[in-house]
Amino acid sequence: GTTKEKVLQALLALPQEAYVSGEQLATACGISRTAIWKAIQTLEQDGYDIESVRKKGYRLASSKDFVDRAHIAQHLQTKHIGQVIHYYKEVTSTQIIASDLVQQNAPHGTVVIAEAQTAGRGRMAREWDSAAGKGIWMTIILRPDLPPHQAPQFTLVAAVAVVNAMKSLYPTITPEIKWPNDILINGKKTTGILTEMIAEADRVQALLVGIGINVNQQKEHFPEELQSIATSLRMEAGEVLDRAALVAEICRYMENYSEQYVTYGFSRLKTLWEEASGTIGKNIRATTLREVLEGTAVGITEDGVLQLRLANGDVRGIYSADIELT
Ligand code: BTX
Repeated sequence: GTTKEKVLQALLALPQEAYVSGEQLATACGISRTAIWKAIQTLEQDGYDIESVRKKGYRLASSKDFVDRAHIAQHLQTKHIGQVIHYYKEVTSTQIIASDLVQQNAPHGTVVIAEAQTAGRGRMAREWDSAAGKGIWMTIILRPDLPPHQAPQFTLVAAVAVVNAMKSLYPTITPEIKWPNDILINGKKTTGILTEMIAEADRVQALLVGIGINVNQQKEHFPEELQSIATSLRMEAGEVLDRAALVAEICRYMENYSEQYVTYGFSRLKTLWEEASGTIGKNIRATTLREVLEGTAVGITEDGVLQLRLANGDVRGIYSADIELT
């Protein structure tokens, strides 16, 4: 690998609280002290939090709770998703940064993640509250070779990935998908997903899968208007959780499920989605742009269209709507 990668490996391999001197790094990597110093600077520009202490040397400031690349890399088990991470302390929206990175040819699987967003957004220009250091505010850039009409299904793919990643790390919590793009725990919103697309006429150029997860907030960290409808994993699990570990687990599930989706279509994921869903089998009200429909959610089609059985027995396909349980 490059010098930068070698230095990073050496820093990651250090025991907790231990330092490595520039001289030790130079010997271990077989390069000059100056090259080490430059590599450290590049790593810092990349967002690594490197402590340098006179007469002791360098170490990653890993005792702090950050979602920087070093913390995520400790848990990462993927080939593509998360192999490139752009980490920021604060951004307007990770969706905006990601769309710029697509123009600069960011590879498939690139992750953009920030401690805080000043203009986090949901669907239809709604705001997404993104408290500093408390949640996971990230965008995954995917470059599947698919026609544009298959893009919206990635919201469903991401929702199953997030639910199953949460369940695998925290077996006591009970996250459920609320079609199409929310994840609720005990009826309160813990996660929102926003999939945006950059496309040519007949091919997807890139998908920006935005995932916002409330992880370590307490009630008072939410603005008042959200306090009755939002929750965090910490509030549900009763303990502070490791955000970086959850990011890596989401990358793992997302890589697996999006490969399945690209290869086989939604049919393989349909059952997983229905299992993770809190919508199927329930009576709901769906507000679309044109009308309000009430009925029982009976399933989801291969295209990700929600099937609603009305009182008169007709089954209607819902492509886009806000739904609530009745
Ligand atoms: P949505 O339009 O379904 O939901 C937005 C609504 O959710 C808001 O109008 C508000 O009522 C509520 N809300 C806002 N913030 C929160 C919160 N932190 N917790 C619970 N409820 C909230 C959902 O849109 C899609 C959100 C995607 C967010 C990610 S974060 C990373 C990426 N960057 C970015 O700007 N957006 C995505």
